[in-house]
Amino acid sequence: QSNGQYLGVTEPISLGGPSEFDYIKTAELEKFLVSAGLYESQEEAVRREEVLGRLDQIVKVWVRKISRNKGFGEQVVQEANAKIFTFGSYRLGVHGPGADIDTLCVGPRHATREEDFFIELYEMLADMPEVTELHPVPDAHVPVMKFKFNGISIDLLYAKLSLWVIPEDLDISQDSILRNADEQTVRSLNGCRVTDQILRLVPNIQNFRTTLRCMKLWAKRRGVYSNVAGFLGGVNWALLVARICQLYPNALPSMLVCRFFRVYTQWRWPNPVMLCAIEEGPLGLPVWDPRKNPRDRLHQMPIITPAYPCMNSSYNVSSSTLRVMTEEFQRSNQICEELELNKVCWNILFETYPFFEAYKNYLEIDISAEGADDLRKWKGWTESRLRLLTLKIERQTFGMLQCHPHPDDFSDPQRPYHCCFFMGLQRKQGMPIQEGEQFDIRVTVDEFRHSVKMYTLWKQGMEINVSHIRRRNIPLFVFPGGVRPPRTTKMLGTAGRPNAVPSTGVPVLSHTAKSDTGLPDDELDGVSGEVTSMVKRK
Ligand code: 3AT
Ligand code: MN
Ligand code: MN
Repeated sequence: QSNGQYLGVTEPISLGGPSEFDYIKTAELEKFLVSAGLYESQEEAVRREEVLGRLDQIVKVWVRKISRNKGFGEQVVQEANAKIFTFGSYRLGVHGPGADIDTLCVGPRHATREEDFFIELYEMLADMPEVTELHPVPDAHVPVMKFKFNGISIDLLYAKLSLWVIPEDLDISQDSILRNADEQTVRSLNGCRVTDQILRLVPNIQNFRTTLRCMKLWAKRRGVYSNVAGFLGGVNWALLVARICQLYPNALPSMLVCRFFRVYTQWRWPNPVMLCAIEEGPLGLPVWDPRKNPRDRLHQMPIITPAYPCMNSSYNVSSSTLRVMTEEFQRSNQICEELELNKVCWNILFETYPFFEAYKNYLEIDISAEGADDLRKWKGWTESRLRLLTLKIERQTFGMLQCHPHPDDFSDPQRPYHCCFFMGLQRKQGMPIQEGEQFDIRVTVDEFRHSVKMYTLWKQGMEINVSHIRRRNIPLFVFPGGVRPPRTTKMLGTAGRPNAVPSTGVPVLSHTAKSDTGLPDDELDGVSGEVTSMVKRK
């Protein structure tokens, strides 16, 4: 915690301030971010504020209405209050155009989640012409109402405090606010409390914001932005950047970006990244503690939230996704070293990761349903299970077959209510090849398909298929404009340096040795439909 001299759990690495060069590079970087379309228009910013104002009015009307319905006296009804807080990228000040606004409604003890929030407020919203695409998700880990208000996406959570009256100047960063709160309320408050703490624990908010915008763009371009796929999401990146800001309190964004890669290239995971000490707190809520909790010991890349109860924000990271991210940190660290020698420019750092060129073998996971709403649910569920597939495959092959999940889903304009996910597959690099080695993952894939189909809300028509495909058979709709980019024989990164594309040379999963001879695809092997990688190395 802050000791008056520095923010963070250790002293800074360097107190050095910017050089002339850093000013120039930071100006270039900011220009780059603007040209990448990361900033919303003034008009959109104003619209967001109006929407937030309207939401606050709505929950105030709502809380009075339900108080009246519950038979409280007119005095109490008039005093009843609820209030909107924000968190997520909007609260951090790093949201892009079209981003959602993550909001939390804080209500008094008599305004219940199940009825008053998910029924009464839901119906009020459903009746408003400004509200579209209203989707309540009451049984999520963090229950949420999702909708658009005047075209702006809103995630609305609910926290029911033990207070009878919510003061307008309520401070939710006091730990005592969690007293007697139900679990969902604690989790819902957490997002806001964490964001507020982050902003308090960085030495310079403006530099933090610019650096975080860079890292979010970088992570999206490099295919490592996604909580559900086992990479990192907005909060995780924010925490990692915040720690770098603490370690270099006087640095400008250009230097912070470069130090980011240097520090996390060297970081010895699973040592946790944290912005402040983990405190036990007075309420006995469980906090992250690998000495106490065996489950916490399994975390690969702990990034600890700075608000009580401190938790690991990145428990989804697996050894495969950590490996992918580490390789990306290394690539970018090298680029940054060249950048600091003025040999390359920023756009090199932000090059899109050539996922569909990087591997020879892929798994394609197709999912389909009979309607848009079914597909949305089925996709959400399947996506959340895909991490288990990577884990199972890597475990079953003792880590010899590595999986690299693509964080996005793709859809075929020709097929309604269908979408697919991809994973790159490769043999672990640098291992001696065993005679007759083969990876047969059909059983694992079948088990996975069955476990996905155990979905409690499964309906007729919700289907999943997994198939092993070659690079050449990747469907065209995954490529921008539906056109396969020309094959590059050697994938060059920058300045003649080979790009750190994971698959180099050795055929990883091939039925026959023909896979690299340039024969037409249909001659390669009989892989089709359901069959997955029953693969033999020659
Ligand atoms: P965007 O600008 O919206 O892309 P963001 O950082 O705001 O970036 P989200 O809106 O997805 O990202 O999430 C905001 C916060 O909501 C982050 C986290 O505290 C919480 N959150 C998001 N998804 C989940 C989830 N599946 N479970 C629990 N908390 C979540
Ligand atoms: Mn958001
Ligand atoms: Mn959100």
